[in-house]
Amino acid sequence: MTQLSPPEAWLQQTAARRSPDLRQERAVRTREQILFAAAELFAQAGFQKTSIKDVADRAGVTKGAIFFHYPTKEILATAVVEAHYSRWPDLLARAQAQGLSPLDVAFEVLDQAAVAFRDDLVVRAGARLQIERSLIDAPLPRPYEGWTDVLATLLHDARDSGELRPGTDPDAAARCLVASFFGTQHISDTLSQRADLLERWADMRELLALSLRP
Ligand code: LUB
Repeated sequence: MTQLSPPEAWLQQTAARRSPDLRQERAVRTREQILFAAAELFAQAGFQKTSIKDVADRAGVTKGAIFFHYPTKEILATAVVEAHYSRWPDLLARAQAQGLSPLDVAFEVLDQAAVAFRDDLVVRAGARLQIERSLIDAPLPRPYEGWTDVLATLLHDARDSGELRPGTDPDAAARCLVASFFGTQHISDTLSQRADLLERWADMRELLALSLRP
């Protein structure tokens, strides 16, 4: 990063103060910085044990800056959970772009979700906040239903293309996939902070594939 001479730095600050784009840009950056710091703390300590001061210290901003972007801790938690779910459409699009069959897309997108549940702090924080949802006085997104709908659509296509064991109900199978993934990631989180999630999911996936394929 080039060291600006004081006049240049000053000019840039003035320009920043003047130009709405730069101000907007900085606001967006600060908002993301706060959301990421909150995700880190919510994933580690949970909602109740995380204070706005903790988030401000972790993000290197003032409490005022947080309240400017997220007026309450509940609104901040809701933003983290929404960011958790915002990860999935890209994942699905990437899986569908590989030219796989519908059933293989279903397994591929869950395989990539397992990696995100292990490695992505925002995904981990969103999962923890959903577990703690009864302690959070905010209208958090309803869990599980989004995944169930996406997987049910894929499994209906899989049935229509003869990929499913005859007599398999795609909607029921989608609910089982979601329950299996949820349980696998939750147990892995509780017992190993998801360090062994990919191995555990591979075991579950194999069993599910055997029961779903003809
Ligand atoms: C998924 C969790 C953890 C469902 O969809 C969700 O809400 C989920 C967080 O609440 O697992 C399984 C794909």
